[in-house]
Amino acid sequence: MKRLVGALLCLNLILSVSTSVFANSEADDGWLASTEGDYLVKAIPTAPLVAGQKGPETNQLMLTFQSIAGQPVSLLEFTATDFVPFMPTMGHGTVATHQVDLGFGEENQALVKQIYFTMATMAAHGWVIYLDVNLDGLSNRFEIPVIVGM
Ligand SMILES: [Cu+2]
Repeated sequence: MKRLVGALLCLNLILSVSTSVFANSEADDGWLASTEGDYLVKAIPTAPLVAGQKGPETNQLMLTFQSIAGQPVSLLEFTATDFVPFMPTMGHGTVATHQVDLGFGEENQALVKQIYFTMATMAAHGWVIYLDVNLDGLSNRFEIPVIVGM
């Protein structure tokens, strides 16, 4: 069973690296495409993200969504368990204590608060947020790279 999980994590890593490269090549001004390609997200930390116990006090990510054609989404749905910080190179996630405020600014925005990262970004070891979100009734997955300081 452990071997299977390891194999799945490796496969997931290969898939996420390849799709991230694709998404980044499609990005413009910080917009990242979903793996389905129909929607874009822009993820802006409200302050520099930090690792450890102090992180949740200030770690917030403002997410803005729009269609690939530039139209704002009118229906935005996800919950805390759909927002998954993960470090693919080490195969670990974090503790999902964060909170989600949908429609925080505009209808097509969400603020994710109290994000906890177990460690800082180190050399080849980076954090990615896996986000499964329903946009205008359509399922989309985003893979959002974030940099986490000490
Ligand atoms: Cu790690």
